[in-house]
Amino acid sequence: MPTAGDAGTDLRWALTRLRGAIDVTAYPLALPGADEARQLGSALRAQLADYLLPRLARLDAPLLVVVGGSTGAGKSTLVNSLVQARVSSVGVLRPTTRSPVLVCSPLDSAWFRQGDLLPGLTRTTSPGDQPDTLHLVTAPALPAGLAFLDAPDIDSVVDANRALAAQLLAAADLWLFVTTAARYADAVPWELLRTARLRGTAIALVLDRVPPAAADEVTAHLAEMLAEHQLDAAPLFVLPETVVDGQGLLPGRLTEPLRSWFGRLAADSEARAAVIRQTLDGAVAALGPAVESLATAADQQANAAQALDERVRSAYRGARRCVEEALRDGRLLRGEVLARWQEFVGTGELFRTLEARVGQLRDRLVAAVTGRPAPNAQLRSAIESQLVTLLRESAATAAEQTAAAWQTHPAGAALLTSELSRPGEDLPERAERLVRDWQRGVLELVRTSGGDKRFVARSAAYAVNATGLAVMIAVFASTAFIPTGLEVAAAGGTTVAAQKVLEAIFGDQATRSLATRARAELLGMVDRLFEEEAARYLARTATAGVDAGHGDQLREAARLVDAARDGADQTAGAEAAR
Ligand SMILES: Nc1nc2c(ncn2[C@@H]2O[C@H](COP(=O)(O)OP(=O)(O)OP(=O)(O)O)[C@@H](O)[C@H]2O)c(=O)[nH]1
Ligand SMILES: [Mg+2]
Repeated sequence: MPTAGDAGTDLRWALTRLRGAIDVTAYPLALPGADEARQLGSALRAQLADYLLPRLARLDAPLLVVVGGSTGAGKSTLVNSLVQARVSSVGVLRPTTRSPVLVCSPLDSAWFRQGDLLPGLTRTTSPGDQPDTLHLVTAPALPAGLAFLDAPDIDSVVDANRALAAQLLAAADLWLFVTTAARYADAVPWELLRTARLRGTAIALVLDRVPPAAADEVTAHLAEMLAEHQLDAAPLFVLPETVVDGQGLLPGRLTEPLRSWFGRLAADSEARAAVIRQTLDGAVAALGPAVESLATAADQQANAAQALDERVRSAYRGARRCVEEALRDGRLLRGEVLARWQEFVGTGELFRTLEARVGQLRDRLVAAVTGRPAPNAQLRSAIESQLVTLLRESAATAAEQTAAAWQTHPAGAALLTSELSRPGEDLPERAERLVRDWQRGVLELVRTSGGDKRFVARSAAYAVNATGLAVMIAVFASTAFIPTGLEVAAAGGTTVAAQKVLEAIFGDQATRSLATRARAELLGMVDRLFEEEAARYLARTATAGVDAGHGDQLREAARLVDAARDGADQTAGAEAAR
């Protein structure tokens, strides 16, 4: 933490914090605006590292003039002419300047060499064409305190050039915009000029290569355009078309007004400090709205991730509901399960003499089915396959619904893979295991429902089995649903005995409470199964790396920058008053 009252340090601290917040915020979901946010984020990060932080750390460092403009406008020629040496190559092949050239007084070269400014560019001492290098040249003709950076063209056909030019302009204390009589109305430069003006960057302009005959007309038109863009306060230098000398330099008398303007700036440390302040303040002030748009994009990411997750959860809630309903509406008590149940409890004589008392009934039931292992196994597997089918169908529906819901969301569509349009590959296996585990659990429940000794009066394994199956059947029917004799008859024949047993079972409190527990257990297992299914989608959004807190972190960081800026202004104001 900075010490109180050290406004410049406060601001640097706040900007460093802001850079951290920008660094950690990603815009991974394919939303409209995400690309822009990513680009803006890296531009801001670059500007903080390239310019704002090093400049604030060394307010007295030499003023950097970045010479920018369209290709072939004569930027390199102009820089060479201003420093009276061929420091930057001039060419007929466009674009010529691909790697920036920085020319400064020998007295200032240590500062530029040490690499605080534009730290991402490797310093070289010989010309090259790698965009991530900075060719450092000293020119004795150049006064200390002022340096020129010859940038690649701003409207280049070469992507890397354009990006680098924008990065370099963001690192300028002063932008010397060079255009020609032929090119000054081009759109791209005006767009950049507008950004620079909004940001408060100090700007000077050179209208180069003006044919004397057209000078008045062109100059007047450019002045109009400058006024339109509220840039009429920027110094404008008009250079007539001329012949370059053997060295490729412009005649000294033509460049004299520019040279002396820069000479005065170099000699006047206050004037230089004012230019630096203007650009710096403007750049810091412009951070607020830019960071707000990053924060908005970050919020959109978080909202989208949440919306995608909610679509997943909603589909699997639906699947859960579907299973619950199927258990409630007796749907599972039809067909194969009912047929096996009838077989299981048997028909005829046995039940005809049954008394209404349930305990006795159960004993009889147990006795009746004793020694009939086949129907037992068949009923169990009918229950199993019925349940597995239900789970598989519900999971398939949920996967389809999720995929369809994601497909209609731009970020969701980008995250979808073909596996995500269907249930997990091992779902059938897991569903089978789930049902078998549940069945085992029900038997265990019957075996250990110790409170009711009566219940498993005959605790033989077979009795447990029979009771367990009855409990499973009760789960399928639910307490709310007792099939009537008619329904049973319609569904599976005229087996009155089976119906009686059912009625007896559902009427029995002990069976009902076991069934309630068994049902809860089954639904709990189904929940976990569907959670695992849903997790496949949720993992996609989670690994995208969206954090709901990033938007507010950015805002808070921008607020601290603003506060530190106000503090710095007040300190500057107090100093000025002294
Ligand atoms: N006759 C004449 N030629 C000039 C003038 N200024 C530049 N040139 C020539 O125009 C061509 C382009 O000039 P450069 O200085 O390389 O232009 P640049 O703006 O640096 O171009 P890039 O590096 O491609 O962006 C060269 O052949 C120069 O010699 C001028 O005022 N008069
Ligand atoms: Mg050039």
